[in-house]
Formats: sequence, C-alpha cells, structure tokens
Amino acid sequence: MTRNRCRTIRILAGMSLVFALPFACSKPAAVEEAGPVPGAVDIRPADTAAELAAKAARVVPSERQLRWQALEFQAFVHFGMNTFTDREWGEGTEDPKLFDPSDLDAGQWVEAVQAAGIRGLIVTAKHHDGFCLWPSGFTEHSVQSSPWKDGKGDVVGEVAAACRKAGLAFGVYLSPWDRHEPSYGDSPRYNEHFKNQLRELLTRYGDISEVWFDGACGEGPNGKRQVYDWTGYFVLIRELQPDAVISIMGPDARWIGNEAGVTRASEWSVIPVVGFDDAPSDKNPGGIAGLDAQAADLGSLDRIAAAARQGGRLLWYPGQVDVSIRPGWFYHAAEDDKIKTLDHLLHIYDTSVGGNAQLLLNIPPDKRGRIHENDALRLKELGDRLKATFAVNLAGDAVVARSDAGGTGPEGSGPSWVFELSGPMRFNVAMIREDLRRGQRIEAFAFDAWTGQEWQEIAAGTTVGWKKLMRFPALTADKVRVRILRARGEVPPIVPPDAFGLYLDPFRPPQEGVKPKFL
Ligand code: FUL
Repeated sequence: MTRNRCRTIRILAGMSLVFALPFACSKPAAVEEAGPVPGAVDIRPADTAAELAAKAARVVPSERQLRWQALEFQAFVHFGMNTFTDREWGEGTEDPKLFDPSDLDAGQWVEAVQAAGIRGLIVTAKHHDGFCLWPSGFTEHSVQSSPWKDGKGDVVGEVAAACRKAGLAFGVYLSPWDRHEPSYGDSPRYNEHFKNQLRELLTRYGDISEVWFDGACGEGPNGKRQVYDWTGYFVLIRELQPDAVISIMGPDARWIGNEAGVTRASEWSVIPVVGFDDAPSDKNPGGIAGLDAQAADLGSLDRIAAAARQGGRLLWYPGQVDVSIRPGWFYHAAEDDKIKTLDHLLHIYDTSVGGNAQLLLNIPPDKRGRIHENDALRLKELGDRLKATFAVNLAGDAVVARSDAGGTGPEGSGPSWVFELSGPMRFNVAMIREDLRRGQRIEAFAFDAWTGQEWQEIAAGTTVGWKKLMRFPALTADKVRVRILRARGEVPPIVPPDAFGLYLDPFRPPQEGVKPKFL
C-alpha cells in the first residue's frame, strides 16, 4: 500500500473517538440500527449468515463484566484445612484444631501478588471439605473451633481488609459441594444453609467483586445428591452485591475449559447457547444451558449458525483462565521447587490477558499463613518483567491513517490502520484491543512493518477482543500497520495508546534460529 491509497482521515493518536467510520460491508439496516445489547440476543433458523454476524456484533458486556475484564490479572488463593493436612481435597471429617497458621499475614499476600501487577484476589472462604475461613453462624466447622487466635480469628475479614487497604478487588470462592455439612444432600435444607453462608460473606466484608462457584463434586454414583438452587443463589448475590461477577457456575464469566492455563487461538466472548436459563445443572455444569465449556470452538460463525438452527441465543460470556503457580491448588512443601518458570508464566500471561481472557493465577499460602519465599520471588520477577516491557508504549504518539485496502474476506475488504511512529523504534511485542462497548468484531487480522521498501507481515491472528498480545523477534521500523482481514460488521478505529501498542521486552533473549526480519 502506498500513502496515496490511504483514505484521508488522519487521527492524532490518543484522541478518543466517538464517531464511526463507514465500512465496506453491507448489513441489514434493521439489525445495525438496533444498537448494542448487554445481554442476550435471540438467533433464529431464518437468520441469514449476514444477519447472524450483525447480531453477534451487537452483543456487548454488562458494566460489571466490563469492570471485571479490566482487572485483567487476579490472584486465586487456596488456603484452608488442606494446607494443614497436605491434601488437595479434604474429607470433611478433619479436626478444626488442625487449622493453626503460625504467622498469618494477609498484608504479605497482598504485597506479594501486587508485585506481579495483580489487581484482584479471590480467597477460598470454604473448599469442598466445608471448613470455613470465617466465623460462620451456621456451622461449628470453622476458624472459631480452631486454636488460631483462640478461635477469634477471621481469615476472610483479614484478607478483605488487606485488599481494601491496597486497592485490590476482593472476591470469594464458596464451594457448593460440602463434604462436612450434614444437610448436604437434603436439597432444600442445604440450599438454605448455603444461602445463609452467602449472605454472611456478602454483607460482612464490604464490596465483593466476584463470587466463584466451583463445579466440582466427587460424590460418585452412590454419593449424596444435592440439587442446587442456582437461581436462588444468583438472585441473592444480585440483591446484596449487584456489582459482583458470578463466575464458572454462573452467568458472568465462563471457565476456560482446563486448569493448565491454556486458551484457544480464537477466544470469543460472544457465545451462542441453546435454551438459555441462567442456571447450571448436572447436565449443564457450565452454568449456561447447552454450553460445553471445554469445546474447541465456542463462538465461530459456524457455531452461531448451528445454534440459530435450534433457536438459540447469543450471550456475552467471557473466559477466565484459572491456573496454579504450583502443580497443586493448595500448598505442599514438596512442591516448593516446582513453581512454574518465569517463561511459562509469561506465556500464560500473553495468551490469557493477551488472548481475550482474564488470568486467575493461584498462589497458595503455606502453613505459616504466608506466601512462600519462592512464589513471592517468582511473582516479583513476573511483575518486574511485565513492567519493564509495558512501561512505554512506543506507538503512543503515532500518527494514524486509515486505508480501505485491507484484507479480503467474505464480507469484502476490511480497513487497515497505518501507524507512523515518531521515529525508528525497536520492538518485539505488539498489542491490539477492541473497544468492547462496541462488541467483539474482529475475526482475523495481520500485523505488518514497513521495511523501507515494502510491507512485511510480522504476525497474524484471529480474535482480538479485550487484548491481543503478539511477540516476535525484535525489529526496528518507523511505520507499521494492522490489517483487518475479516470482521463482524464495522470495526471501530484502532487508535493508540489504548487500542494499539508497541513495546520492547528488554530481557527477551534473541530467539535461537529465528532471524529478525530486518534491523
Ligand atoms: C476445582 C476444585 O476441585 C479444585 O480443588 C480447585 O478449587 C479448582 C480451582 O477447582 O474444581
């Protein structure tokens, strides 16, 4: 592309744009005019492919989902009876006297996770063994019966206070499966019990940013059968903490589908479902009827068309990556030297935060009630590396021009955005974002750099959504561009510093065998 093929508009980077530029694809006017929808949109057998794409482009997050997405990176903290019994799943019969942290310091947890750039923390208020980290009025099986602080302690309270003091969002994990509680399996009675516990957590500790409902239940065929009142739980949470996101077994954020920190190459937040009823069931543990959270393809136009044939709905249902810094979720001294490497964590960060998902990294405190030195060190290394990489957006003051000579796709040619940098810049990371208030629209894109003579493709990808991070061997260029190859409707302008960035990770070793394309 040469400069004179660029369409006219030059935008000073950093200006916020409230107008939309015309785009070459034609859309059914009625659908386009209907505007964004934070919720569900019906899709029908009679909808054409173009109508389905236009409907998908209209689905946007709720305010609470948007706030949650902006957290980007949260800490999961598994701590409780299992910490003291060296197990992953307790039986529910453990003696509360075993819970006795010698030096619990929630301030140290917060400091350790903040060093990694983490913005929120979710603590296991109750895991499957039923032991409660707060003094619940509805069971004796809690910190009250432990020797810690003579039974007068409250882990949830201490963690909530430490998070508030440091400006971290605070959330709670409350396991529906409870192996201690005698009423478990007597469905109405346990549902009341569970709601009572929820009410305590949601009224005693200030703002709760997230309620994390686990889907696990290991009762087996002859075990207790509990029918959860999901709808009742959700109604209570909306009433007491309307800003709290309900995750996994809930309608606001979906499980990414594994516990290894792996995202799909194409992560969609607009998800087609059939028979939406907001409530998880045995058949539908994802929480949203008809959704298999582990399926390889959750949101392509083909998936949407398949759901439309059955009369389904499109929802905003973004992915969350829960993964532990160690092999286990709880602390085990035997794993002190099995902490994930910095490179592994960086890869998980790039592909989750930079792969249209939220990262929930588990860091389990030890028997002292402190985050172990090895984990704290790794968190600091991670934070230092992220800071060194993302401190300066080298395209922050680039001048942007739009061209219509983009890629090709079923809907015609998408736009390109050309970024003229303020001078030659050396970089090895690029970032693109979509404004989610306008939905998730990009289906495929390419990223090019100008060699002085021609454009050379450096990277290409599919979905963008909240954020797409790309790494490649370092190169120097003074002009780069993003080509939209395929999109669902018009793509809002991609303007730095918010929606486009170039960075240099100074500690990234030059990749063996991979030559930078030009220097
Ligand atoms: C699973 C649980 O069984 C694990 O113990 C852990 O809490 C993990 C986050 O979710 O379903």
